[in-house]
Amino acid sequence: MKDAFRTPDAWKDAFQALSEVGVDRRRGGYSRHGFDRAELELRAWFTEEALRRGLAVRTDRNGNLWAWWGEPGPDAVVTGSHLDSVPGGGAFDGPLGVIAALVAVDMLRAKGFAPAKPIAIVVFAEEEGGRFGVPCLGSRLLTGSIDADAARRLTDPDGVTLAEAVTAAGLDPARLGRDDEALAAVGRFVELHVEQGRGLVDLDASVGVASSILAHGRWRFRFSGEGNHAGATPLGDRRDPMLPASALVLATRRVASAVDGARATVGRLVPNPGGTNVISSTVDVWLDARAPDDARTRAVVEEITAAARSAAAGEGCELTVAEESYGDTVHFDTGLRDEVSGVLGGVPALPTGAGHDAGILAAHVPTAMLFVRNPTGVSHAPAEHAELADCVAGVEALAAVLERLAG
Ligand code: HGY
Ligand code: MN
Ligand code: MN
Repeated sequence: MKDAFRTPDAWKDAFQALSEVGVDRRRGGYSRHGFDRAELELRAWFTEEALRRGLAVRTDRNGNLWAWWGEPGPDAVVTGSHLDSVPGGGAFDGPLGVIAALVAVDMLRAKGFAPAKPIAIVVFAEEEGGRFGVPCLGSRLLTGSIDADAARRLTDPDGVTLAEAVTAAGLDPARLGRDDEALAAVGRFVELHVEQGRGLVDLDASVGVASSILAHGRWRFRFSGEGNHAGATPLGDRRDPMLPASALVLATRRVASAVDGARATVGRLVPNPGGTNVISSTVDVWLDARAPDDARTRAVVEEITAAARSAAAGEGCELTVAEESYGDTVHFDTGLRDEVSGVLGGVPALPTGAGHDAGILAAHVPTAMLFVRNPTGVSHAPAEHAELADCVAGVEALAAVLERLAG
């Protein structure tokens, strides 16, 4: 069957088709963000691939794409992932799960499998939050895990609102919000994803299943001081927000290092106006904080915030802090996890520090994740990788799981 179908070729063809979309020549890697040109191009590619396979494609009210093999729901077996990336991201985070789902359908068709339950491939919108700042935005909207009005008002760095962006993409912003009909169709959800870490490398395994996701959230710190001339302003006359912003960055590592299992990061710091010879008037800093449970995550953020407030006061600056997203620890459905692992002959179960749409769905339907080995262990950077043999192993694993769950 494998020779007749040539899974590796199907994988390579699909992966190659995406390789030039959203290439970021300045940062390296890929920049593909919710409803931007690159992501809309990827959506068009997915739609064409799904239609070519005779799948019925629908865009739900929140901009998530659904490709159906059989009449939609109920009790559908749904797989898929996302096509957007972080700025300068790798090639596999998201697309691996979408391509694997399409090729798994090919594999099942090639062996004559006829599903007894509907199967759907979903492409969630804005999983990385790379444009509007909230991760898993499409799955949060689908499940009602984010207030629809607040979502409509989200803005990208250019001031474009989500409402304007979805309108430009042909959607009605007034309809954004919990989609009971789409959610009711989902019986179980299984997302395949490149591992973002070295767990499978250390275990010498191609494929694994997920056990849990760290609690994690994002907070925006806005330091406000007094914009002024870098040369004409004596040091004693300054209220420079860059100083408390820098204190926040250093406190992030210091505080998280003292809490077991915690991870805290500042990857985005935006001075305004951002001139070399200008003392900033404001500096925005985004904190990404994660830990094995809610208590530790909150404790880390509180201690970092206290350090930021103290540093701001010391420099005569104001500080506002806004929680932009938060999700508690996710423990995947153990029954489905063990069923999936059993289908695959008992693959290892791994925790992850990376968030996923599966982490949002897990609160609403039985959900599992499959991981594919990443030899570098690196993610959210161009070095992210998965070997062809492991990608094929991932496709075969997903096909076996879909056959069991939808058989
Ligand atoms: O940030 C995350 O963990 C995920 O990649 N969105
Ligand atoms: Mn990611
Ligand atoms: Mn991802």
